[in-house]
Amino acid sequence: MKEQLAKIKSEALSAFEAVQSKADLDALRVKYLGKKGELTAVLKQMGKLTPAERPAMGQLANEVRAALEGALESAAGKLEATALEHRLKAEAVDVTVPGKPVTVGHRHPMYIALDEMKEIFIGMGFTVLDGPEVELAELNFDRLNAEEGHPSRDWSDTFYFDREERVMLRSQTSPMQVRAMDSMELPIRIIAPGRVYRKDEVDATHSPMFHQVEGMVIDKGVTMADLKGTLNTVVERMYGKGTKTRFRPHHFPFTEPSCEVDVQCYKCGGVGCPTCKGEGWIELLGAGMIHPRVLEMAGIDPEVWSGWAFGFGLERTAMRRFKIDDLRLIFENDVRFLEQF
Ligand code: 2U9
Repeated sequence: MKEQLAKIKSEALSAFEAVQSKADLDALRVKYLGKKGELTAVLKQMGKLTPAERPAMGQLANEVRAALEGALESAAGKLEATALEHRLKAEAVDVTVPGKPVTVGHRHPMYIALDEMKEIFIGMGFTVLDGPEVELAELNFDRLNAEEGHPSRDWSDTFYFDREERVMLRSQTSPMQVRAMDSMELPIRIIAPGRVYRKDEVDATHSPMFHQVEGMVIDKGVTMADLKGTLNTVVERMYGKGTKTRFRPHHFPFTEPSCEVDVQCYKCGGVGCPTCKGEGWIELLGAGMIHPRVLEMAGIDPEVWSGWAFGFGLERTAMRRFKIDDLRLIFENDVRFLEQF
């Protein structure tokens, strides 16, 4: 029995010493220390010993068990340490590896043009306004002197929300200016940029949603000369000093008198070329003196106060500025297109 114990001890110790995996170690534990293991099997034979032999053999068996348990523990510790070492090696981060390049966004060309415009007007003392895109027809039409029956109010041109045609997607940014007249102290100097909606089919020059920039000044003694002076200054800032403009008579329900403003073709200097379609002039915007009835409806006395207003399409301006020939490119947001500006 003594020899058996010694054999188990030496075999087990060298097995624990050589073990390579947790599973193997577990198997060894069962083999030597388990209930049906080799050591237990030997201990079961204790009954066969004489009472005099038992204590010494019992002590030896305990020593062997303790030695095996110690070896098991240190083998488990060694395996854990190697596993940790492997994991740390595998998960190591090399901070010197160059990072992946981050793609940085790009400002939309139309908003580059709008920001430039805002800068110019803010520099002249104007405030930039924002307002709702879902509007009352009252503010979009009635208060702008376009009464029932005006062609622009037709359901085939305007997105209404209700049969009564009271609520709509604004077709111009003018209702923001009406709101300004209702809520701001006079004098007023504002620009109102934003999205507007009209029932147009999409093509190279049309979209059911586009952007307008409108502006308005109301003060005492404001005349058409102020309108021309201000707009000429803006045009010179945008197209260069000495750029010539032309004011042609026109009609809008909300302004009287009204005009359209052309700029002399920057490409040919007015001789006529493909850019200006042989005209020598390029149409820029519409403008005029605010109709006295529009002032009256806002509770502003047209005998004391007067004002001018203008409006233009932002897409068209950006297309001209960046030589973009199809409106759809503006809305597609293809980065290959956007990154050119
Ligand atoms: C108030 C009074 C007057 C705004 C104006 C225009 C002339 C104009 C068009 C240009 C191309 C719209 O985008 S477009 O289709 N606009 O020509 N807009 S005067 O007049 C106003 C606005 C508000 C209270």
